[in-house]
Amino acid sequence: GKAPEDSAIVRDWLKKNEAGFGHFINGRFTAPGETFEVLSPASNEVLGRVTQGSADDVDAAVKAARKAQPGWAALSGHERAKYLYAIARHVQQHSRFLAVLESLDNGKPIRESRDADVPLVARHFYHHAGWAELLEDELPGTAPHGVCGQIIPWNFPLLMLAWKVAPALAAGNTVVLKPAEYTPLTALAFAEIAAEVGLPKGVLNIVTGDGRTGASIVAHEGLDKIAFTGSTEVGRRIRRETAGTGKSLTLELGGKSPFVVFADADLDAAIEGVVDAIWFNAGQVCCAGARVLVAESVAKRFEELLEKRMRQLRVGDPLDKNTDMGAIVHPVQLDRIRGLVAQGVKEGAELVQGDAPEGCFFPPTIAMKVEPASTLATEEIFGPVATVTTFRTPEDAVALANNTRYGLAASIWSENVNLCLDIAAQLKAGVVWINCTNVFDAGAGFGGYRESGFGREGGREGMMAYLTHPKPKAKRPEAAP
Ligand code: TXE
Repeated sequence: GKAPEDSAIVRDWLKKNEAGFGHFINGRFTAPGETFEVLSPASNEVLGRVTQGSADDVDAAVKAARKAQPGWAALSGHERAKYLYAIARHVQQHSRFLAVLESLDNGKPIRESRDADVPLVARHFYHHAGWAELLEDELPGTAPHGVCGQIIPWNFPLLMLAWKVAPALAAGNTVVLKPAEYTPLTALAFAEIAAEVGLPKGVLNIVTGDGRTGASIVAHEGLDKIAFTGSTEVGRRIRRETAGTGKSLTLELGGKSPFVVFADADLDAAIEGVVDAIWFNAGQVCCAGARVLVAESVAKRFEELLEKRMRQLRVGDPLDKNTDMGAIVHPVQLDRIRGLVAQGVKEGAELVQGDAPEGCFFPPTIAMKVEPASTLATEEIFGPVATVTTFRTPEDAVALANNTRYGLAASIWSENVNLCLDIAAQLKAGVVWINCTNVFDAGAGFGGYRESGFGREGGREGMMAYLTHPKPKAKRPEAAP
């Protein structure tokens, strides 16, 4: 099941950049500065070295973006769309390369990077090219913010870049983006694609580094908007630091999403739903359906089926096409998951676990006997750990589902559509899926309530987040009597 010829192109590219990657500023790569290692979590091998961005690097990137912005915004939407279409096509042309690189860097199975991450990246650029074309008609009177600072996480490295870069550029903004320090490589490969399609210099700038580089972006006075996806803790900090600065802000933070299974649900479909909800990307998904709530009358049968299905999951080499679950992104995250699960066991949870290889892997896990106020029921684990809790009535289910400080997503399973719609309206979540889960599309807004953040990505709301709001329409003069 491996893909040796595919990994060969990636290996050649890594070898070519052995001396270390610089930043991508003003249309070209800078010489590497002070660098740090990027590891492949599945094998612990060093993939390359990237530069720790300094405040001066961030400043150079912001200056380039500022200089480029008026010209980029002055292009017609149709002209900007041509670049976005070209990026989408080039992503498709390089899709095998990008998928293998993503799986090496993040540890996710090649099946996911090949069939989900990379196709969605292309889709985001196509979709937003369409928005650029229609902007003047669809959202008249709007204007870009100017220069956007974008900080993204490591769970969907290239896809999170696409979610942020595509609408920003479509709207006429220019960008300074920082990928996560664990997974910066596909962003750098993407910079090469931007150069390949001739994107005007300074429109997209990529600065690598850790949280300190991120903090320099947040603090920079030359930025008009900050868009962040990551931990609730850092999101809170960014909100404090941008308060009163005049910078526009959107935050996409954590979650602890409920997955509600009613007694009349198609149980086999719901079981496959759980696989998607919590074992896709090893549960390192902001909208992961981490809290499975199941009707008491079918709970026993459901738990048996779920355990059986969990034991079939193959955990291991991300580049093996048969792998269902790959590595955890980084040993630090693995320790975090282990710590939370150990705490849960202390509080009385009982675990059922599948197998996982040695190294940076965590087995697929089901936690039972989890009290609603306990660590496992309330904290975002960001790992392959589902809690299972039972409920008696729909009212109980709603109360349990909403018993969280987050509000990103929810999933409801029942053959009774009226019940589903009734429950959906009562759930405090930005996205509610019915008889499905983790379904994403560039045309649909995604984002949370409460501690899951604010602002939407995708669709019309996502475009609006990169535009200043429409000016009220000028009043027509009263018709003469
Ligand atoms: O996130 P951080 P971490 C959650 C998840 C996970 C936990 C910790 O629960 O276990 O967060 O992950 C940059 N100013 N999510 O520590 O630190 C950082 O360099 C500006 C959920 O990796 O928030 C990276 O680019 N930027 C989440 C990005 O923030 C700063 C996805 C995210 O890293 C910064 C990731 C600072 N002071 C983690 N400090 C989701 N919503 O999907 C760090 N960064």
